[in-house]
Amino acid sequence: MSRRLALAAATLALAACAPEQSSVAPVYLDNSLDARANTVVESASHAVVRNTDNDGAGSLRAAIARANTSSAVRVIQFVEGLGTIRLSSPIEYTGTQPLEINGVDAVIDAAGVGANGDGIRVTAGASLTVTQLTVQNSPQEGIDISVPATATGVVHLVLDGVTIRGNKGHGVLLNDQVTPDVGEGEPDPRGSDASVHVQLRRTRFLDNGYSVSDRDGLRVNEGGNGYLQLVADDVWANDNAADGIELDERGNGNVFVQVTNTQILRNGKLDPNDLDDGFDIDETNDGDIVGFLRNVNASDNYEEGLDFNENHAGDLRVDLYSVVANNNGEEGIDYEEDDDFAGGGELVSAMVDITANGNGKNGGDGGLKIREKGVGSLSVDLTRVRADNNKVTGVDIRETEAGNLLARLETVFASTNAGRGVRVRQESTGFGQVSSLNVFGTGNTNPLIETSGVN
Ligand SMILES: [Ca+2]
Ligand SMILES: [Ca+2]
Ligand SMILES: [Ca+2]
Ligand SMILES: [Ca+2]
Repeated sequence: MSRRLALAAATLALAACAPEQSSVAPVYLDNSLDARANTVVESASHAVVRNTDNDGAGSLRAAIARANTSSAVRVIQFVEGLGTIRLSSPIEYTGTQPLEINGVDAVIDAAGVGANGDGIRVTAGASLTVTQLTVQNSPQEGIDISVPATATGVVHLVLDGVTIRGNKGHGVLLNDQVTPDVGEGEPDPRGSDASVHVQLRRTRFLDNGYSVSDRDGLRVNEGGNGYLQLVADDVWANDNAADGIELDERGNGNVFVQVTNTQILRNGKLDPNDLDDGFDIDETNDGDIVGFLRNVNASDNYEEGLDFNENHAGDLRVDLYSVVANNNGEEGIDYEEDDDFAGGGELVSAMVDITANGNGKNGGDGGLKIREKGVGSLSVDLTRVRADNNKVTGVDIRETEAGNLLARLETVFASTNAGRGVRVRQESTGFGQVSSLNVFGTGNTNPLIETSGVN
């Protein structure tokens, strides 16, 4: 028996014992396990989940009920080695105090909660931390957090060591918008005054959203005043029905992103009339999109790999380091400033060590597309970029309407693309300057380099 199994077995034995029998604990218990055992004592601040029952004493439902009725309860602590809790009706956390759920590798299976139920539902916009837990097979969202219209401050969602799998709605939905689902046209900017801050570590969003169109692995909706922040490290968002990750920020406020060591693969295939992306950011009304991605793979998604849209007033300023975006249906990487709704602002980005190969079988403008529209300028610095075998142009950089274009392309490879290798266009009245155009490639259908309006 491995040490891990031995520890799990020891803890199972502990969990099976009544508290007064704990003095006969096996002699091989070490201090760390003693310390862990101490944390599973029910207290004013800790509610303990001791079994996999749907309800009753020691159940998850009973623990949440305690948190709902006592704001002193801040932690839902599972005992080790529980296995799978099969819910037969929804569970709602209605409290307002921040709550931490430590699952210790347990599984919540919500297949049986009924058609309108979620895995975990948070109705009063409380901040939530979930560690070492799987939430799967919900008919709706895996985790669904609603931010009330009166909320202020920051609503935090922290997921660490969490797997969100096979839920029919969004894997995780954090919603601070009055009308999150709207069709074409300018979106409703209303929401609470609160900001939303999502922090992910070692977390997986897999196979979610296979019901109606537009259900994502992770969806974060922010409206009204406040910002939207995503800090993610070691995340997988793979095989979800719509976007792997979608951030939708409306009203006043920025989007901040910091995504590292993350894979976003094969998302967006459910709706043939509206295929979806790996990682989609939509920012409207006042505010910027700011941040960086490092060591991210956004490949094999059915529409775009990265689809970042900044609309109305505000800038798009997201840098990329070591990003791969291959074999996506449209663009591998698509930056658009003021594409849908003009309002001014700049597009500024440094992109280093980028690969965008084999994209565009369903259309689009480039393996790597960078487009600034409306009033505002474009400044982009590309270093060590490869864009080969795209069904469209390899690298497409375009500035339109009022504004200047500044570009530097240092060591860019672009071969055997169905369009041009690299295209740089300044189509407005501003100046256009390419400070370096160090581009290599062969076998493109159209010229390797095509520029207009720049010198
Ligand atoms: Ca808000
Ligand atoms: Ca905004
Ligand atoms: Ca803008
Ligand atoms: Ca412009």
